[in-house]
Amino acid sequence: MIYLLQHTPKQMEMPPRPSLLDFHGVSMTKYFIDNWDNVQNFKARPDDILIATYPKAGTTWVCYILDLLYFGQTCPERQASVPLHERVPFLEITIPSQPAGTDLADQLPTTPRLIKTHLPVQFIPKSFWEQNCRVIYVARNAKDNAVSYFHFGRMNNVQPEPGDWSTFLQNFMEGKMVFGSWYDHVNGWWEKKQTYSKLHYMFYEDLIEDTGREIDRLCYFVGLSPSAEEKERVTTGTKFDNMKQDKMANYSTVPVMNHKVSPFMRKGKVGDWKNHFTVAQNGEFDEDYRQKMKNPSLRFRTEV
Ligand code: PPS
Repeated sequence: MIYLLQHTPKQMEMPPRPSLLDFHGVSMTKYFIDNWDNVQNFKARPDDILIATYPKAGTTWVCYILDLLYFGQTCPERQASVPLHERVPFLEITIPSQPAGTDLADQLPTTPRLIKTHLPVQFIPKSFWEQNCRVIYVARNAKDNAVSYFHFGRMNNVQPEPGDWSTFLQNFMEGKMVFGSWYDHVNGWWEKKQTYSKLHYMFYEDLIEDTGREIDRLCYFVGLSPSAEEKERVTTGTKFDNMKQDKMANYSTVPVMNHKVSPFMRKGKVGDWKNHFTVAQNGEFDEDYRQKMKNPSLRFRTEV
């Protein structure tokens, strides 16, 4: 999740680290529920595209791919001067003295509007379904997702204190994370896909394995036909190393994030979990995973 503090004056007080709250059965923080009426009453338009993810699943990557596909050629100056988190507003975010995500989305000048959310499927404002909007869901394997979320908590002051790795991992398994349980999130969205045809469910691991193929699938889903050169430009521009250097995409100027603790563009790999999980943690995690992930049609890869 990205925080909209790009233009925060340096002297502004840092928002305090929040604590987790139970919100209709899902762990959340005030930074994502304080604007709830406006979120729930958000008026989606039929051509809006919603990019939904559990935090740290590859949101920024897919937002950037779509933004370049749609606007890379027509608005190159926008790419160079407007941070990605303003080009693709984060619907439910609300941080004191910053524009709320709903306001940024309302003010977006683009067609289509690309809108990001981390909400579990049951919290999505109903207008997205009523308007039959296209929705793209990105999922990442639980182990790498947990590792990425842990480091994000260390570097981001508007996340709850993550504690040490073993405490964090335990909390992850228990769903005591902002936006709730990873298991419920990926399963809830997977179930939605069975009844809502305009939902494209994709995997971070597939993007890593073959970015070009996944961009083709995305284009097919949204009805775009970029030229070979255009597609190459998008594939190259959204490579990890290029995004890491890109100030409009790497969040380096967002004051609540301390990239010296851990950069937002951290590793961008599948399998970094092996550098974090002990053998015992891995065994316990796998056992717990088997209990929670009973749907045989939803399969994740922890290596590619
Ligand atoms: S957030 O804060 O929820 O929006 O974060 P999100 O963008 O979903 O996830 C951040 C992780 O995605 C990795 N990332 C990428 N990997 C490969 N290629 C590209 N281009 C790319 N862009 C972002 C980013 O490095 C985070 O993963 P980790 O494992 O922490 O490196």
